[in-house]
Amino acid sequence: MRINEMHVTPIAISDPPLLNAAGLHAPFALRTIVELTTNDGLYGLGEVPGGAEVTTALEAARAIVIGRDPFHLNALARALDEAFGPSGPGRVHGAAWNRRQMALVFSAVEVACFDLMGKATGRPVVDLLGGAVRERVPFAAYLFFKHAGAGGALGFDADPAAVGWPASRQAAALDPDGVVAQAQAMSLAFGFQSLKLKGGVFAPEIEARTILALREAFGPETPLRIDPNAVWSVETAIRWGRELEGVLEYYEDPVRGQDNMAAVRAAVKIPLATNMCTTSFADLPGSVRVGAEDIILSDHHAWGGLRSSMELGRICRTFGRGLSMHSNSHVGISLAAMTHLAAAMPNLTYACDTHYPWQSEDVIVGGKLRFEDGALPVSREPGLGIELDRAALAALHANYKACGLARRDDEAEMQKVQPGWRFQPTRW
Ligand code: GKR
Ligand code: MG
Repeated sequence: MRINEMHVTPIAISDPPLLNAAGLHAPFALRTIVELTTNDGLYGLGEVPGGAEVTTALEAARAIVIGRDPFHLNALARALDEAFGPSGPGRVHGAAWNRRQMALVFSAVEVACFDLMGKATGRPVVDLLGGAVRERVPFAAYLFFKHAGAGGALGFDADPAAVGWPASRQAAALDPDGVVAQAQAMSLAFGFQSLKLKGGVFAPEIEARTILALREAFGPETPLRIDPNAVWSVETAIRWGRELEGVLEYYEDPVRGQDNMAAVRAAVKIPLATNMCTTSFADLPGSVRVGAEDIILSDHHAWGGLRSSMELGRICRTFGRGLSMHSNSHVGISLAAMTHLAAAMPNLTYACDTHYPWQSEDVIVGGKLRFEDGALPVSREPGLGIELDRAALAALHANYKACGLARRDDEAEMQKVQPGWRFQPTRW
């Protein structure tokens, strides 16, 4: 089996005006879809966070990917590294990829190869990762402070015909009551049993009150998390962390950097989690040395694919780290890959993050994947278990061309509603 074509398609999907520490989500989120085809008529799919930079890097990778056997991932990784890694010829021509680009490109291609391997052998991707340790993967409700609006072409306007979760999705949530209403609507629609609040938006006191309001509304059995994306000072994080001891399941990136995380961890009796201070294998020695966190939020896009993520799982076990899973706005290819991976990771014992309920479109046949009681069953179909809806892909690619966005810039979006607003690495 040989790869004979590689299609790289940037897409733009509708995204509501969600707030975070970096600003505001634009009406469209960018993803890039990779499709590999083989000489025996199979196709495999991969998806990564999008934009012009990663799309260009994937285009450049095509010459190296074509002609390869999808089972030979080690040779592919080495060839990409030789061509585009820091000591490869890419460096000479000033085109070497940074670590993130390398991880994203390899992840997109590797997932598509896994899809192909699964189709070729008639086995689901989870079996190629060693088999399922769980048959269903629980996800958490990902709650955001947000402005009113549905995103996409509607922007800040609402669709008056929307009902159910699509109606709640476009409602504003700018205070604790608004977030509780959002959590109730999302949990009702999808059955989620853990709640994560994206913080770093309002003063810590308001965000802590929001967590307490969620606790009041959902009771002590519902695991709660807050993620201020590192814009709190150590002092602030310790102060509010102590208020939330016994309430939070984990405390995600309250502060910036491994040393600051270690200082908070030593002072607060809540497990600390990260997708910001330990985000690559190169960060692991520092993490272990200072004791930066208790839980690593894996992400196969950022850690360089499914096999790397399995290796990360083993390292987490060795060094006493728990494992959960990070997300960004995405469609069903990423969700399918996340589900196969999470099903194969023995020590992934927390409900995974997903932005999926915030998205209304998809590129897979049959529309969006459906959660059952807050979880996704692991597909037993060959490969990822999804098929590409080519008309939907073309429509979302047209969105990409029309939307005028080439990269995610939450600060610029925020400035459109709050002129002069600036991102601050430590805000409170
Ligand atoms: O979508 O606004 C967002 C999130 O803040 C996202 O960008 C983060 O990468 O979900 C993420 C996180 O857990 O930090
Ligand atoms: Mg996070």
